[in-house]
Order: sequence, then C-alpha cells, then structure tokens
Amino acid sequence: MQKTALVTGVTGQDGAYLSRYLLQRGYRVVGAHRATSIHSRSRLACLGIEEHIEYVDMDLVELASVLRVVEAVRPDEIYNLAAQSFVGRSFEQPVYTADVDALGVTRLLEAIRTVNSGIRFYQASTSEMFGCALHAPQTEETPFFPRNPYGVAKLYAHWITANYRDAYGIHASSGILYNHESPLRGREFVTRKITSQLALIKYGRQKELALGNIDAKRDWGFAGDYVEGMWRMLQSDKSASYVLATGQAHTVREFAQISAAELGLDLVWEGKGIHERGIDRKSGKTIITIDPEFYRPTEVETLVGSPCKAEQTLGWKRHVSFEELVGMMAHADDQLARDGTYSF
Ligand code: NAP
Ligand code: F7E
Repeated sequence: MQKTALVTGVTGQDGAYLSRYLLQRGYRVVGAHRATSIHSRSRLACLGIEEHIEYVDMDLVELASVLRVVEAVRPDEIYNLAAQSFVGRSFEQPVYTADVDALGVTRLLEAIRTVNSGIRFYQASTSEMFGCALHAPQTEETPFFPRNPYGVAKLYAHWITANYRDAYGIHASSGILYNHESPLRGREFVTRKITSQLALIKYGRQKELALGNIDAKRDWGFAGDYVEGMWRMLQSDKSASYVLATGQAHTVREFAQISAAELGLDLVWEGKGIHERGIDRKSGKTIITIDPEFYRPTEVETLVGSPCKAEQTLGWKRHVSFEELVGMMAHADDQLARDGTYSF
C-alpha cells in the first residue's frame, strides 16, 4: 500500500531533496509550508517535482495548525525539517528560534500522540548540539555543549524526541546531521555564499566577497546523500539517534580555495586576521576580505562526526566527496551568475 509522508520545511534545501527521494520510492508526499513562505517552491521546481507534491499550510508556532494538518493528512511518516536553521540569525532572534526549533517539535509530537501514536517521526537534529565538542570525531555518545541559541533550541528538540520515544513508545528518531550542502543551499550559509559570490565576481558583477572566521572547520557532505539516511532511520525496526557525517573536516578557507579554482580564479592569501585578503593572482585584484560583522558572539571552531553507527546499523553511505561537492556547487553558480537568474 502506498505510504504517505508529511514533510515539514518542504520549501527548504532538505525538503526538496527528501521529497524527490520519497516520490522516487512511490510515496504520496504532502509538503507543509508557511503561507508566508519566502522561498515559495523554487527549489522543488528546480528538481522538477513541484507538481507532484500536495501542499498544506502549517506553521510550527501554532499548535492548532499542526494538529489540524496531522489530523487531515493522516501520514505514516513525518519528517520534521522545518526550522529557523541559520545559526547567525539565532543570535538576533533567540526567542523565535526556540519557539520554532524547540517548542515546534513538542507541538508535532503532541499532534502525533493525539492523532495516531503509530506515526513514525524524524527529527532534524544537528551537530551544533555538540558545539564546543569534548572530543573528535563526535559520536551519538559525545556529550552536548551547544554554543548558540540555535544549538540550544535543537538540543531541547532532540531530548523531547527521545522523551516521547521512551514515554509513549513513539517511533521517533533523531538524525544528528553535520553540515550538508548543495546547489539548493540558502545563500546565507558560508558554502553557497562563497560559490554564488565568487561566481558573480568572475563575471564582473560583484567586486569582493566578505567573510568571517575562515579558519572554522566543518564536516561538509552533500544534502542528496543525507536525505536517504533520514528515510533509512524511519524504516529501521527500532527508533534511535544517528550521526550522519563524512568523518572529514575542512576549513572555510579550503572551501573558498577550491571554489575559486573551480571557477577559474587563482586565489592567493595575504595578510593576517582581519587584514587577511584573498587575491586573484591573474588580475591582481582583492576578491575576498574579512569582515568582523560575520564573526559570531560565540563560535564553534571545529566539528567532525563519525558516521559508523549509521553505516553499520542502517547501511547508509555517502557517495559525494568534499571536492565533488564544491565542484557541483561552483559549477551550478557559475551558470546562474552567467545567466543572471537566481530564484533561491
Ligand atoms: P532550510 O533550507 O533553512 O529550510 C528550513 C525550512 O523550514 C524552510 O522550508 C522554512 O520555510 C521552514 N520553516 C521555518 N520556520 C518555520 C515555521 N515557523 N513553521 C514551518 N516551517 C518553517 O534548512 P535545511 O538546510 O533544509 O535543513 C533542514 C532541517 O535540518 C532544519 O531543521 C535544520 O535546522 C536541520 N539541519 C540542517 C543541516 C544542514 O547542514 N543543512 C544540518 C543539521 C540539521 P520557509 O520557506 O517558510 O522559510
Ligand atoms: O557557517 C563560518 C561560520 O552558516 C559555517 C546550518 O545548516 O550547519 C549549518 O550551520 C562556518 C561557521 O553553517 C562566514 O562562523 C565564516 O563557523 O555555513 P554556516 P553552520 O553555522 O555550521 C549546521 C550543522 C546546522 O544545523 C545549521 O542549520 O563558517 N563563516 N564566514 C561564515 N558563515 C557564514 N554564514 N557567513 C560567513 O560570511
């Protein structure tokens, strides 16, 4: 029998890739988004699936809206991808971030408990919960130490998911996902900021790219690989928490270096600290500057995860390497910058 999946945050990066994956597996996909959504459906259109999804209005800050949707859709599985997901913004909007990212999850779990406790639930947890991590690589057993309002809110969501699993026997799993990127990534995140703005610089449509802490290290994978892991978690007999990561960390500086090379720019670095600059050797022009505006009040310097449990228990494996990911994003933005068409 055809399964129904309710995907919250369907207009986001992961919402688009997960919906495509579920449609390919024969699911009926119902996408929940806010009536006020700023992204509309452009990512779904980009993957050619916009017309294959049913849409419902739902805002995670409104319990009645969440209850009504779960009641009406009667899903077999709920993938909760909706969130205020930008760490930088969470410092400016900590209360709103907590409302959506923490309490929003309780609203969904309450709806499941009320409507049908047999619905399987996926919670989009994050490596940001480890924050100032006590050891590396992090595993499902590593103690949490979040360093920003986003990480704190997501940690509440992580624990409430575990609590509903234990207290009510709900099949509720958390994916502790490390940074995953793609050409559909929002342009406020550092990877897409780099590829989109360097591409504009290449075509003379922008002069410089301003970055913050370029020595920060992240474990970057491809979003298309990670959504398969989400699905695998809900097919497993037992619900649990799983880290999805590549096991390798790279600096923002390295990401910029490879992006520049993929775009035909020959990037060299000069100077130190806020005076450091990235110069295009061919033209001699400064194309990257450091702007403390992009520093965070508390930074997470390094995160790297171990995907061993997911690989061994779920049979999950990532397919796209770091270099392939950067190349994929740089080439997609090269085309968009050349054609001058950005829809997300
Ligand atoms: P994204 O592109 O920022 O998408 C977030 C989605 O949440 C958007 O569709 C947004 O809808 C929706 N949303 C925001 N506030 C909402 C609200 N109040 N009610 C309902 N929907 C709301 O994020 P993503 O990269 O796809 O990430 C998906 C999930 O994984 C997020 O929960 C994120 O925190 C988590 N995560 C992401 C990563 C990563 O590296 N990408 C890593 C770990 C965890 P609008 O169109 O209305 O704004
Ligand atoms: O920053 C540094 C910044 O904003 C990565 C979200 O999907 O992954 C994401 O959170 C690093 C940080 O992602 C700039 O300080 C330097 O150290 O791309 P980001 P994030 O904060 O790691 C986690 C796993 C999530 O769960 C989140 O939802 O890059 N950085 N210069 C910069 N970051 C930005 N955004 N802009 C800069 O100019």
